[in-house]
Amino acid sequence: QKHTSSDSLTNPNAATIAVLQEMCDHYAAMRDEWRSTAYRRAIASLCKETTARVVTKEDAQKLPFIGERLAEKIEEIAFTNRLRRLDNARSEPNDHVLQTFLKIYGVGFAQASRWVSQGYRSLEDLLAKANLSENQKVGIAHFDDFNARMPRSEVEEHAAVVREVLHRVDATFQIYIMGSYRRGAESSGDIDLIITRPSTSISQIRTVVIDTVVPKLFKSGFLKATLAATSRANGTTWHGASCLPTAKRWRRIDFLLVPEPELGAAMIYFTGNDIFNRSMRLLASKKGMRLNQRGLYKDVMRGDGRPRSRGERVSEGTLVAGADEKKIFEALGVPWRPPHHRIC
Ligand code: DCP
Ligand code: MG
Ligand code: MN
Repeated sequence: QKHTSSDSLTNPNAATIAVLQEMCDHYAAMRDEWRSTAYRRAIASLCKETTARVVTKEDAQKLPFIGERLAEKIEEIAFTNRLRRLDNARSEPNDHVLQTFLKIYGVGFAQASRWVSQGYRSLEDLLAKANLSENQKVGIAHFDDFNARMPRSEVEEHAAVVREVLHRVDATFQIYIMGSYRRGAESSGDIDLIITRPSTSISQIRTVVIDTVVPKLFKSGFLKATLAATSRANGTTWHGASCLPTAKRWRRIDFLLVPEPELGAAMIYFTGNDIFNRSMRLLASKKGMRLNQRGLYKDVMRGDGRPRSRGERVSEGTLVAGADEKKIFEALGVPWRPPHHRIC
């Protein structure tokens, strides 16, 4: 949610906020989580914490979430109406190349900037000259497909194909459409499906879905590629590409296999959005609990009662709730939020 919408007539810092928002968007596009978050917080602070126009570095630094560096930038904007750092980023000739590479499925900042520094300037360059993994080749060949969004009806059609094959194998399996679709979005970037079966272990679920249903879906021509598959002790994810018989475009499709006792936690996770998830997890940790895609746990403190430090290994804690989304909200002491309202 952008803060630039704050009323430019009543907000004396609207012009400054607009430039900061552009810088924030730039860092978000660069997948620089740390800086984009810092800018987002600074913007929120400038929106809410003052009614005066902030001009000097000293005044800016008095506001929460605004440190020395950001305060200097606010001063620069107030005096010059622009930000050199943003101008530089904009005029960087390879910036748009980097942005393009970052949109290839599975490609992160490290890989994208390595390609730029190796001299590649286009997707054609990469295909012709770079040493690509099979997944990268798929991501580039279907660059436009994977970056296109699809209407709700198409998400439903993909889910129906999976459901039909799954139910032919075993009609007691359950399948739920998650992600942006469940949040009510008009369009989705991919198809996110949770698959579970009552009173069934994750390894049994995995056997049916990964060893039987997925191969059947490949054989029928619906599934086109496996892009990532991970199996941990309790959860299994499968990422790939699918295509409807009547369509040309390949779509990204994700399966999350979960055992019934973890269904609620998995649903919260897979409904998102990612920022809502982060705020729920933060809330849990503030209450001495831990929320992940398997459940809500308490007693995650160390034996001596001190909170655990970063990366310190502690026991899993005691499961408070996992199977039921509503019980997890209850145990966290927050009012139920329907999926449509889970955007931060
Ligand atoms: N998720 C998360 N953190 C991530 C990735 C995903 O918490 N790094 C969760 C929240 C997402 C959900 O998984 O909402 C599904 O991930 P998607 O990437 O498919 O995102 P959405 O479905 O929300 O949006 P889109 O329509 O772009 O697919
Ligand atoms: Mg999605
Ligand atoms: Mn997804």
